[in-house]
Amino acid sequence: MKIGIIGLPQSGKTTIFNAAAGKSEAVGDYSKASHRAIIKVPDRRLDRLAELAQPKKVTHAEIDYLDISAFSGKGKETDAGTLEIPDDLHYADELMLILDCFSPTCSPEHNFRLFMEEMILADQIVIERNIEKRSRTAQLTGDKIAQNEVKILQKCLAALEESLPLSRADMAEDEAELIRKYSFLSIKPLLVVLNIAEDDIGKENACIERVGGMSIPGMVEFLAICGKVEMELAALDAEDRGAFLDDLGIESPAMERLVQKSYELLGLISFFTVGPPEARAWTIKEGTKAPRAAGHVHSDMERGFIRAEVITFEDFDKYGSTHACKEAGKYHVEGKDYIVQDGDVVLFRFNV
Ligand SMILES: Nc1nc2c(ncn2[C@@H]2O[C@H](COP(=O)(O)OP(=O)(O)OP(=O)(O)O)[C@@H](O)[C@H]2O)c(=O)[nH]1
Ligand SMILES: [Mg+2]
Repeated sequence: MKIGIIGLPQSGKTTIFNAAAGKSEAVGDYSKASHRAIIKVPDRRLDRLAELAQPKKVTHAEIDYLDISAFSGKGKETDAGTLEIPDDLHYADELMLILDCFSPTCSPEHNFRLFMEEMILADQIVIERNIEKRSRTAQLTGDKIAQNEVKILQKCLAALEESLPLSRADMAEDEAELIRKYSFLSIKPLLVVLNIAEDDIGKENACIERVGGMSIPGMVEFLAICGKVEMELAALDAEDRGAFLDDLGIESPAMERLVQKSYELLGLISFFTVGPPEARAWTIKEGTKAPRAAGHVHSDMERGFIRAEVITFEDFDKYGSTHACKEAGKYHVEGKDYIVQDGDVVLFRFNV
């Protein structure tokens, strides 16, 4: 999963990238440099499973973070159309927009609107160009797919002209599928991160309300964190981190929530495999059936799928081992129609 971090210059993109990736790239230098890191997804459940099963190796799920010096550049950054959009952005599965809410003169509401307008405009340009191209193809060849595409693109254009992001356009799944290749920006799930001042820690909800009211469940979500403190936290070792968190009066680093939100936005869940060689977290789409999930582990497991043997994380946590779960009747045998649930500990039986 690739997440593109975007925002105006000096909004704290690299600070939050550092916090998420445990890196120490230079911040505040106006360098507009891009960075990339593959980070391990923190998961307390996997940590607990590893503690119980003592495997040789523990493998977390991963997220690819791209700190893109996006939208920085040409001219004054006040009107839509004045910002530059790098190509990298189109490859991201999800966008994370950082808004400066810490500096005395910040205007997050305005900047949020600016970015939405910017993405809508960018998509509009692509659509207008392609409606023309695809119409010509449709006319010349009578190609049904092209005709259909033109119809969908026109519907998208109508939404954009009403200043609606494509995530708000009323589209059926097969329609969305047909235009996926354009990788429009305003259709990507968007996590808006309010980068708040140290003094506003504890007042996250009030900050979100100020810019909120624009969230679209499952498509645009808001999260308030103090990037600076999170970056300092990420640089500490586990022991110091605990003490620092206590001082701040917070329970866990906000980065865990940030990753969690990213997952939720994409409709992703985790299941686990646990054995002596390895305990591992796997990322799948919500609603994935057992054979498909098995395919993530190994393609043979999908091909030769026989059954899935499942223990919920809660039961594994409670009883402590596969054996104890079996004794307690907490071991479930599931077939090919079973939909794997978040937190399932699974053993796939297969035969090829
Ligand atoms: N007080 C405060 N300052 C912050 C916070 N987050 C970032 N800053 C400061 O804001 C400045 C810019 O941070 P960067 O992370 O470099 O911002 P950026 O968006 O990567 O900047 P460019 O790459 O130049 O576009 C730095 O001086 C940071 O220390 C925060 O949560 N609180
Ligand atoms: Mg930067």
